[in-house]
Amino acid sequence: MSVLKTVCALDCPDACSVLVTVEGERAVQFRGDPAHPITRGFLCGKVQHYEDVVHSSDRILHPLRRIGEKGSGQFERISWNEALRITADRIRDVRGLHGGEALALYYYAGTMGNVHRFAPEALFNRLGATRLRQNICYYGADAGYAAVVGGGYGLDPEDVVHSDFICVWGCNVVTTQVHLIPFLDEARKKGARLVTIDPYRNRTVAASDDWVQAKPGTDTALALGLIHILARDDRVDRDFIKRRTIGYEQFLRGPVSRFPPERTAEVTGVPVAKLEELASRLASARSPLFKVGIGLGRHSHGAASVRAICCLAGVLGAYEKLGGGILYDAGCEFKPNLDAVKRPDWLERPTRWMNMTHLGTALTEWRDPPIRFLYVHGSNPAATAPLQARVREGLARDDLFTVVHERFLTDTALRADIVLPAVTFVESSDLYKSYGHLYFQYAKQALKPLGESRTNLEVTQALGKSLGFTDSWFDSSVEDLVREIFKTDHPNFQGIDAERVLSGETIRLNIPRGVSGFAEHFRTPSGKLEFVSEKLEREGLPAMADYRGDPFNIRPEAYPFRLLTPPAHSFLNGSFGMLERARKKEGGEPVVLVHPDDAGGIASGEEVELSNEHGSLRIVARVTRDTQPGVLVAEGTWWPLHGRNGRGINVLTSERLTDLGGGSTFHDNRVALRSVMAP
Ligand SMILES: Nc1nc2c(c(=O)[nH]1)N[C@H]1C(S)=C(S)[C@@H](COP(=O)(O)OP(=O)(O)OC[C@H]3O[C@@H](n4cnc5c(=O)[nH]c(N)nc54)[C@H](O)[C@@H]3O)O[C@H]1N2
Ligand SMILES: Nc1nc2c(c(=O)[nH]1)N[C@H]1C(S)=C(S)[C@@H](COP(=O)(O)OP(=O)(O)OC[C@H]3O[C@@H](n4cnc5c(=O)[nH]c(N)nc54)[C@H](O)[C@@H]3O)O[C@H]1N2
Ligand code: SF4
Ligand SMILES: [Mo]
Repeated sequence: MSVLKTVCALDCPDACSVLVTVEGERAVQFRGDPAHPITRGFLCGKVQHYEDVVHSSDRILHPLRRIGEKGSGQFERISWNEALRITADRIRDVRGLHGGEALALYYYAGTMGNVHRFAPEALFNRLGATRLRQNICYYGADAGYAAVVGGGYGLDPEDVVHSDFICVWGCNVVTTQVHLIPFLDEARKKGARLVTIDPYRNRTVAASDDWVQAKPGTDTALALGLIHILARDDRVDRDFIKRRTIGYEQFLRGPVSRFPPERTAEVTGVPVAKLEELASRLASARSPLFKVGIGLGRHSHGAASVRAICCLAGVLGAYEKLGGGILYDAGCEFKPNLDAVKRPDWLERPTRWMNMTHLGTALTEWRDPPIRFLYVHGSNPAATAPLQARVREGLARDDLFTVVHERFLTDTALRADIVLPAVTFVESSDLYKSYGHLYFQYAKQALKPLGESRTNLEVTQALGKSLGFTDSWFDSSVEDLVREIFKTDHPNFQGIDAERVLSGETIRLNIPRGVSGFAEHFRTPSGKLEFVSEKLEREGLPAMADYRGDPFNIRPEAYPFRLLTPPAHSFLNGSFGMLERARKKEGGEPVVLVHPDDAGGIASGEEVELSNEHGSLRIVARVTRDTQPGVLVAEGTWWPLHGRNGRGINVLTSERLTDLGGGSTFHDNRVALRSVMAP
């Protein structure tokens, strides 16, 4: 029996350091590393018994070839040699007949490891394939943040303990970033107040001192309204505004002036008294902190929302106060030399882009050339991409050849022509950054890959060789590539010895403690916090954060409800959907929360139909005051094959992109609700 150190590779901000106990060829126990400054000896409920995932009898353990209809799930076992030969032949044929752009790679963060996550990109660059514009996750929020502060971390997450007023805004930390909780708790022990702004009572709301239940998609108005009150009462940080910002007066005269308390209350659904109270508490706080969620940005105007919140923090001068400002994403501070893994230099000419949010349309509508070969790894788009009916229609095309590298027979893998077996994180070595903290970690393979499963790098290299590529990259080891990744001049990497990281030490980026990320300057073109962005204006984009109503609500009579689709506590996106234990914890099957005022005759436990112009879905209703009138909430991207009519929630979501950044809009859906019991 041995205890080995590894890193959780799931797409989660915490990037936990994990101690795995291995007995022979089995992982038998998973524990949080007590020595890691963020993991602090505990793991989330999802990974505490990860042995159930690693040794699940449902794991794909050898390559498969489709023998039945697409999607029928009928496969036969083949050897790796056969799988590689068939795949390489198909790539050659498609490329020869239709050109490189008829090939496409689709991936996301099934593994967050820097080598395995990105390695397949190298091969597809070599092939001149259509490029994948990432990402489906946070580009809306990112763009809003960047517009005001220019990017970069706002504060060290460990400094959260110094805040005395924490506003969690559109983020379900108790579910999605559980390792922040001890830091929030420490701040609260010292007297900090925790307020959550969310349209429904999520777990974080339940654990907060106060809840501001705004209507979805109205956060821009809410932030503008709060700024309005602060300016009215002269409770802004004039000194900070003068020294560190540009455009304040213009912003006040423009968007802010249009949101006096009454109008703000009308738009957001937050009563005037509550707005006044919140503004007053913010103004009185020594170090107000906004923990801004990624989910908040998944609206048609999601970037504007994040932008307005960043402006609110600016008006308060929060960025210069220890523990105050905006806590958004620390991942942006890791600027490794990923080109060594992705090899953009191998692309001979710039090929077309596919925004990953547009997969459905790309597979069904694109011509010149149509995509005829699709390689998927680390992602389950048949469950997690929007416009699900289209994605499926695309994957069902006879003239599309699909290869899926997976650990389980997901809805996507079920539609593949070739399925290749993938490893879990304990079975691979890799380098991990985090988007929730500032530490690097390298994990060494803790367990021999199960069956014939292989890592992403191994598959990419084997496939490259089958295609005749002889570059030395195709013989590089994970360690070789990690050493390359560290070859960067970025100041955050200064003094960091790759060998120490490779030896398994947890190493902090070269970022001082107790200092705001914007201590010296903001990373905007002006170096100041930009209430007004000339750069965006020049690009024909909104110069300021402004609330633009609800222009996509074009058929309110037909689709009167707004549907939010946030993550489930026991899943990690679609990962864990295969695990009965996780499904049971989430109630056994997908559920939609319906406010009693909207229920009509619908009772909890009853099957209902949700529908809109994209499709329809049967789902069980839970009638509860945890949501608000007019807003339905369905937690979790369940596997469609576990849905009542074999469909997942993304039959109802659209490919519409955010106002800035080209992000996804998974929380911005209009639907009809109907009892299926009714005649
Ligand atoms: N357990 C678990 N953890 C996860 C994940 C998971 O699936 N399960 N997924 C991981 C991934 S990939 C990501 S990107 C992160 C996402 O994690 P978060 O940043 O927390 O984002 P979401 O959970 O999508 O949304 C957060 C909250 O925003 C609320 N929200 C939706 N619309 C609005 C709005 O208009 N205004 C306001 N104020 N709030 C709104 C939702 O109701 C939800 O409670 O979590 C990661 N962590
Ligand atoms: N309706 C709705 N849809 C959403 C969201 C939402 O909130 N609501 N969230 C969106 C967000 S934020 C995200 S990030 C996306 C995520 O969506 P996806 O990218 O589809 O993520 P998962 O469903 O977790 O799928 C990851 C897959 O990678 C596989 N995998 C794990 N490790 C490896 C490996 O080492 N190699 C290979 N080849 N495969 C591996 C896992 O088995 C798993 O099936 O979903 C988006 N979709
Ligand atoms: S999913 Fe997140 S919280 Fe859970 S073990 Fe992995 S990194 Fe830690
Ligand atoms: Mo995500």
